[in-house]
Amino acid sequence: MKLILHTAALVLLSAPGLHATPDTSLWFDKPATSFHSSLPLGNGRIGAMVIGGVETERIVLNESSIWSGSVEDADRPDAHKSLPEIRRLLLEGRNDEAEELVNQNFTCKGQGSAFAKAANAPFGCYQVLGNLHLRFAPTPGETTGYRRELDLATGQARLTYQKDGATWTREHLVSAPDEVFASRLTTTKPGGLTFTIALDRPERFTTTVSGNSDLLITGTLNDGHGGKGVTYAARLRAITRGGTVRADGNQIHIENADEATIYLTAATDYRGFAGRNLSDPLAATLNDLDKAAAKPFTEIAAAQRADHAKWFDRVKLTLPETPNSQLPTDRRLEAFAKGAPDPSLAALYFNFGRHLLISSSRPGGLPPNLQGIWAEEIQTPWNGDWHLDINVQMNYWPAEICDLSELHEPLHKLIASLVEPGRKTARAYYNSRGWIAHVFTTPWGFTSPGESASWGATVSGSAWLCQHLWEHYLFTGDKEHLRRVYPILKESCLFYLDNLIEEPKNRWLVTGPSNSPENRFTLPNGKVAHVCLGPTVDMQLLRELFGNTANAASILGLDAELGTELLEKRKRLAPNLIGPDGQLQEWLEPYPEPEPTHRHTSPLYGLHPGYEITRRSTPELADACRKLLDARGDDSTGWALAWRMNKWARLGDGDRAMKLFKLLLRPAGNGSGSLPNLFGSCPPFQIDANFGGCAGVAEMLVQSHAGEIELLPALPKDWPDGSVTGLKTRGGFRVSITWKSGEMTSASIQSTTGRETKVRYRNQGTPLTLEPGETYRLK
Ligand code: FUC
Repeated sequence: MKLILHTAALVLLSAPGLHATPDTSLWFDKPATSFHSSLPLGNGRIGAMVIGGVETERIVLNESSIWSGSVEDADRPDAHKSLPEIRRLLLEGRNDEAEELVNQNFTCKGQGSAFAKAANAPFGCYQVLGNLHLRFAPTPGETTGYRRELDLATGQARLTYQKDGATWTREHLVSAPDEVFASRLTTTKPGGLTFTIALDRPERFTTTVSGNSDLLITGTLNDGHGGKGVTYAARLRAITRGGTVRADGNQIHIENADEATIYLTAATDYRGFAGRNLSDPLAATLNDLDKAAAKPFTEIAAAQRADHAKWFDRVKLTLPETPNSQLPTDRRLEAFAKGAPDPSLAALYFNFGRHLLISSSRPGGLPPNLQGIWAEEIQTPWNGDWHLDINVQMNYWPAEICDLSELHEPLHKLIASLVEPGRKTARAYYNSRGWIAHVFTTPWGFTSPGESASWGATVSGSAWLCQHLWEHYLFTGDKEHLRRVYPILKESCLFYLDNLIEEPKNRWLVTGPSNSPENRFTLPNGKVAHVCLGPTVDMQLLRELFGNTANAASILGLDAELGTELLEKRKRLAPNLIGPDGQLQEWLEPYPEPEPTHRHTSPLYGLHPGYEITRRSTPELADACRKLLDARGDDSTGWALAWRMNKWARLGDGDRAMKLFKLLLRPAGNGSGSLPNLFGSCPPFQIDANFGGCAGVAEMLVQSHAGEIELLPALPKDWPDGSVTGLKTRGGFRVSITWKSGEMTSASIQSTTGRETKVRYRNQGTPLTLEPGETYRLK
């Protein structure tokens, strides 16, 4: 490996979205039959899914703060009184009895998530904003040349077809700069556009004509206490070239126009940790609409395109195209699953993941939930909440490595918002300092345990969230960020410091009561339990949290004593254990498992997304991880496939990672895999798999968790040739690589922070010291 120094900054040249290519184009030759083959658009706040019917178009609309429910006190104030007894039982190995007690006294007060049906409970539920319907006057003749396409490079959707001797086109976008959803409809048939526009919602809505000819849909959600919750509004205006616009009742009628532009704005009065904090969504939608509708579609589209490209163009992955790459996306997926080669499909999936993050996570906004901002239901699956035992974290796996660091902010804000309610929960349940969040949360600051001990007692949700605060620092070197978030890390540590107990056998410090996320085990008495002491995932997370917080304290010159205490306690945490079967052990004891192929692979947190287990520094543990992964089996739910894929990438096994990726790309039908529009299917649709799979592709090409930058650590034989530009690593490096016949042919590494590192390709590692802005090229 030869190193050549280049001091000039890396200049990335690109022509965004002039022609969508097979790796930037998601397309269909027919309308969608459901949102599973829709085209998802978004500006971080307003989401849209284009169904694309010829005679009737439906566009499913979302707004990120359309949440039912409201703030509730879900903490049991006396819960801490049961804690000594629960712990005593656990220390005596009587987990089943401890679990009973947790169920009686240590779950949340009230309904909690109402077992994933909280649309009318205080916990609440993320809900659809509504549907935009366009109903066209019938035109004679067959429809030909139908193409419905999402251009990932521009974030715009376009639909075109021929009918009645004319070409009909619809372009759709959601703009962040103009806070508007906009559609332009054109036809080559003079005066050919005659259609009606309507807005509806499955419940709690009224649609009226407002002002001259605007449509207004508004309603108020259930706060879960029998009162008024969030009020939402969406407002629509149509402007035509030629023809007439008329509104009556609850519809707009367009007649004989040559062109029509539809502008739609949306807002709610949700006032919480993020979002627009408006008190009057009706006024806000009018204000936004007046501003946006004063601009022609072309101006809105140009600003939206530039805004999208600012994020999207930072990274580019090129993998070879094949004849299969030319197919519409649904057929492309099907043929790929049957064995048609198509490396470029991975680039499409990767680009789709980046598009989804750019479209659902913007500074100042709420983070994407389990459905991102693309739900069509009132009772969304799992309440569309933020699960803290893998799912919301997975949503953010692409953020740093794909150079979308700024888009990590909504998650950071969510974390900060949990400190105050989490302090109260810590006092009520544990009589302790610090803050805690358990298995899930909402925009209402839910931090109590879940309603069942079998999955709701997880104590490491907050520790896991804290890793995202630290990772952002590692990738950006942003000390101001570290200073801001340090108190959150510190208070999270205080909680765990106060709650570690010594187990009698080895005198290790452990958490408890806790769960190894959603998994269960069989006790010597034959009973099955979930509640435990010191599950491996908790211990791995606390080693990272304590180590990172001590590190942060020393970087910031703060809390020397606390730093020492954290490092001392860290040494006493229960270590990673290898069970009699050679697998990394999930619990303190090698309990038999009723479900050895469980979807969660939490004890392997330390391998990924954590970093205490690596194939070079801890080979025996890495081997035990491999054995556990083998025992778990490859097939699983959507997000679980994505997680396994990332883990095999960390183990340096590109072909096995690729095998998992293929399972993730498998047409889902009613099962797990991918829906026709590449949305991940758990089942049901959950966006976490998209983000996990996107990050997995990056993780196969560059890794930086082991204190060095490793190039092509898990390149599968399916991708013999390719190139990637702009991936980010810890230490703030931008990495570009090209490879041919499975061999790296060149690479460049640009430093943004001036930190030292080591760059590795296969068995060769070379130390690097760069000034900020300097670039090394490797050949
Ligand atoms: C996790 C998973 C479930 C589901 C839920 C939303 O807890 O175990 O499979 O994905 O999140």
